[in-house]
Amino acid sequence: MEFPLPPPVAAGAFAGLNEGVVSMRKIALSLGLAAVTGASLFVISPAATAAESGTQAACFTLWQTANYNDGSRTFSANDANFNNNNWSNGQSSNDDANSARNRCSHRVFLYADAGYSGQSYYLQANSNDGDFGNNAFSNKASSLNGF
Ligand SMILES: [Ca+2]
Ligand SMILES: [Ca+2]
Ligand SMILES: [Ca+2]
Repeated sequence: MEFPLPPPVAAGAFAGLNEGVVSMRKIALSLGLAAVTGASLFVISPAATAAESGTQAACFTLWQTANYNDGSRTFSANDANFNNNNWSNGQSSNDDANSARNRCSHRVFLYADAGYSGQSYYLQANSNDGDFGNNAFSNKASSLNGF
């Protein structure tokens, strides 16, 4: 009977070993997260930004003419007044939008008047509309939000 203690000792040692393993895992996890975070600053950040629906994503485009023709303009934030906006061809884009592509992960609302007022029309997330004509919204858009 010289070894009445082995079971408790073994259990204790086992518990201690587990704690040691857990601690090391925590350290390794911390280091891993730090490494991932650090890497994302240099490599992953641009792709992550593009995939996000945040205020920086240029994910909504209007066109001057139906079927995504003529001048276009892409938005990455709300715009309360199209009066100071031009299409890609230099022409004023106020009261002139007729088709749109929404690649944002959120709805984008168009309004007939500045300041997000008047008649409104929205495009669901990740949807297109090649002609605002059947939505009674041709040549009307003067502001947009939803970002
Ligand atoms: Ca504007
Ligand atoms: Ca208008
Ligand atoms: Ca339509």
